[in-house]
Amino acid sequence: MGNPKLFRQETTLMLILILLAVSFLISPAYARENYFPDLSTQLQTGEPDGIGPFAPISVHDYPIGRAFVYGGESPDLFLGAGKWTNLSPGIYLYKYISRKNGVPVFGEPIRVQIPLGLGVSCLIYQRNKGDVFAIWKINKGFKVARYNRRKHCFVLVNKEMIDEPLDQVFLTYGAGPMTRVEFGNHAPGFIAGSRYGNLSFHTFGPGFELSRRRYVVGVDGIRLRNKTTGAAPLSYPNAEGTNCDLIVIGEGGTYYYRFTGRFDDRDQPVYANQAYLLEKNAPLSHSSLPVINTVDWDGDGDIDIVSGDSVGFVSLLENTGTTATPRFLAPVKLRAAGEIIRIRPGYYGSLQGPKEANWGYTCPTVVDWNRDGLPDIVMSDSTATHKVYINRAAPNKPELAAARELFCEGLDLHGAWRVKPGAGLLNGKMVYVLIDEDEEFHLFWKIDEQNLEDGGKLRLDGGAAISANPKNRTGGRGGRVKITLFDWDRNGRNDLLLTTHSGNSIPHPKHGIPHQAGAMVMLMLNVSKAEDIRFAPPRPLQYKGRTLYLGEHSCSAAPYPFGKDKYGMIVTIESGRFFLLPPDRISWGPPPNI
Ligand SMILES: [Ca+2]
Ligand SMILES: [Ca+2]
Ligand SMILES: [Ca+2]
Repeated sequence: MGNPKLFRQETTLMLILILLAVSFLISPAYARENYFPDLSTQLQTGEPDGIGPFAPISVHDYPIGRAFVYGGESPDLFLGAGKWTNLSPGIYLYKYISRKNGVPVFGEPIRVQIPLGLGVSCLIYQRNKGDVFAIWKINKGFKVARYNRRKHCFVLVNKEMIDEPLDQVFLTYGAGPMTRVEFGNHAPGFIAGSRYGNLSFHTFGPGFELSRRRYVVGVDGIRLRNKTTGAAPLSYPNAEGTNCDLIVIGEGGTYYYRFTGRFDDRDQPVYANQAYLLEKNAPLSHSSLPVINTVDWDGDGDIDIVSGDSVGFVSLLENTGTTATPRFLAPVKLRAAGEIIRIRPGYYGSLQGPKEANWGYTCPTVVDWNRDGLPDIVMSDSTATHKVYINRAAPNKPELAAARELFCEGLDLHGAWRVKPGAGLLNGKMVYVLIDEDEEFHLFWKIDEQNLEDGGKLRLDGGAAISANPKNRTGGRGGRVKITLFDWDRNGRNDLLLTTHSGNSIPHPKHGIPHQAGAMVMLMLNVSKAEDIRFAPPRPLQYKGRTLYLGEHSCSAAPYPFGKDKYGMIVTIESGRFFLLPPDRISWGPPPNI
């Protein structure tokens, strides 16, 4: 055996050489970047008083504490915005402003500084309206920092400074914190969130044990299920100052529940149905991973937004302004046959396993499918099945019928998951475009409302099939393209407007875009000759001359009219925010080298 020290040096040198070689092999295109439109293009809520649904900073914010920082009637709110964020991760403080119908309204956030090396996973606690502390659980110990109100930063202090019970407790099984709730004429309890939306309720006793698990129930006597994934509660005082109401934030929404003052016969607290938590001058927002359509849904002459989301709903953001000066209201969940549309894999399972059971990833496409003059919806989702919802109502009062499956040769149509189907006219006939199980664009001809005829692969000008993903990107990692048929260059033929996940690779598995560079909006022009349907390679959407890279999971886009035959674009990012890009600031970059 040789000299061990020399052996170690040689090994280290070898490792450095290997790492260097590998770093040369990785093309810079594989590193993800971010480039978002200016904040000046971000749409704001269209509510007349500027008070709209609370807009999350990230895909999944956490309510980490409340405290009287600004001296208002009710406490201010601290939020943790994690790494899956499109703006800036960190801890944010929202000032309490007022209440609207009993629901607190918060002001614009400020980002507060935290000690170096600590993340956003902490709890915030206030001692009798005095000192505000943040507490981080680090392995088996704790770190404690005190809030400096003048500098808006947390400064580390001796952890012995806290010697009293806290409002929230850490759970040991990774389920997130429970929040302590006071009821006045009932013993206080703890409420915990869950991945699938149940809100469990415990009281103390005997001794320091928690009671048997009970649940928060609604006014109908049925257990409440919060409509988000990974719901995390924080108790918040009602208008009388009792900490009995709940702020609940998960992926897909930020909500407020008012305690009714009642318990049911199982000693479970009864809460009023969920309302949006509110924000003054709120950015327009919709759930997480929105999948949008721009369409005059209610036939009143202005463009509205119809959008899917990651938790599996389809919502309408009605425009109460005009197309030229839009004012979009809070999202309202759409119904089919009278019931709210909700897709989730549940116990059937998701391609990405049981942990994803709550994610529906609805991808609706609004199109007049039966050509009766009323907008209908065709849709796919995390189950990768395909459905149609026909609008059976009058022009200004859309009413969707129950979902019907789409069939090809008698079997339910299936493809890659989380794909927004392209639907519209090609060669004068209604078509349906999806990503097939080879991860390639596939065309179907409509026969009737429910039946399709296989039209084969969509093809590039040169005849090659159009790939959506790298070869190794299939199953749960595959699919994910959002397809819109729209005549962008106004030559009378529908083009393909696409949005992607960061990992898609269009039109070639190896040489496509974005190929990990960041979620993208792209255009494939229709270059068909006669009956032969062909598309040019994709060109990425640019904003002020630079390609937009819109995060990791998802983005979506829809054309938006700016005067006669002139279009800009509404673009959304994964945290659910909207940007309205005027035509003079957008262009299309060069296609990839294929
Ligand atoms: Ca409208
Ligand atoms: Ca129709
Ligand atoms: Ca065209």
